[in-house]
Amino acid sequence: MASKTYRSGFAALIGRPNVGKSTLLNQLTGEKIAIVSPKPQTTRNRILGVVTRPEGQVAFIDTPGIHQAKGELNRYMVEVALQAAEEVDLVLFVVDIPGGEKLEVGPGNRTILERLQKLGKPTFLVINKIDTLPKALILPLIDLYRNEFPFAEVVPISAREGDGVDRLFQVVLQHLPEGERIFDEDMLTDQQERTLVSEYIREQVLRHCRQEIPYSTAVLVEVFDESEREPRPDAPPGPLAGLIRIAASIYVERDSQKAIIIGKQGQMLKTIGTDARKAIQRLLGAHVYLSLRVRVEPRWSDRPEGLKKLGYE
Ligand code: GDP
Ligand code: K
Ligand code: MG
Repeated sequence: MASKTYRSGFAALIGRPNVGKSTLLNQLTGEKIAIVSPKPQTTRNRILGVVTRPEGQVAFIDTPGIHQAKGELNRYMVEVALQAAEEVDLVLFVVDIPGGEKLEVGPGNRTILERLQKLGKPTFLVINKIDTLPKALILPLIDLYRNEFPFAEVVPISAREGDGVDRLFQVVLQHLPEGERIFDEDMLTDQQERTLVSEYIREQVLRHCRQEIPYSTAVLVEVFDESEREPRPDAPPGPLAGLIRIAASIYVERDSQKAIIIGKQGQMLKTIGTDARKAIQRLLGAHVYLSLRVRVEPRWSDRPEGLKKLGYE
């Protein structure tokens, strides 16, 4: 009996900030490998998420949102996204329709589509957040986009609820070449545990702090001590085994931002630390001792050396 066709390849998630690219990556992989927040600049690097099924394997690449790039960090992020789009077999152009806005493509999306035109790759239109979109608006929205770009497929989804996400995977697969697995079947992501830990901490900063903070925050894990990760023979059974000691610094650009993150009597930093520790314990399956400090690195996001120092290169 002839075996069924196995397909594999790379697909990039490209779009404006906050349309739900990282939520979609997490929903596709079933794991939280990309942090999510209602703020732009949440995703700053490319993040690989591999989905392996009996019928094929897709390596998805989540990317920073593309928008008008001012400042060194923004330029870096847009570069990361466009480069990912160049390297893949297929582009998933993700859009949403934020409440209250007119039904239109908009200048931001149009700029991205112009860049994608030049690449000339098979490109899907993925309309996200259909859980918030009145059904009657979906078809007119599709028409608007189809007038702008020759999309290979149009797939409406809700990344948060999971609606349409399996179907999206299947349609992606149909457009990929026949071929063997690219990664081992148990490969999930290329993110190191250390990187995920720093991202989980940054997520709590974005969650708890005011609007000005996201743009100026970076997190560096300085100590990741696994010497007690193996549970002791007498340890009680439970979901968490062993202990990992982590020390990390939260970097901001100004003393005033440092004061916000620390909060009155250190309350804000304590909340950030408690919530980050819970998430990190679930991720690592171990008890975590987390020590956080806040440091000021003036204008790091505007200086190439600053970006390099904080891991964006
Ligand atoms: P990204 O910047 O494109 O990676 O977007 P995120 O994944 O960080 O999501 C931005 C915001 O949109 C977050 O508050 C998400 O919870 C929210 N979001 C993402 N997907 C959906 C969805 O399908 N429905 C709704 N209602 N919200 C979503
Ligand atoms: K976001
Ligand atoms: Mg993102």
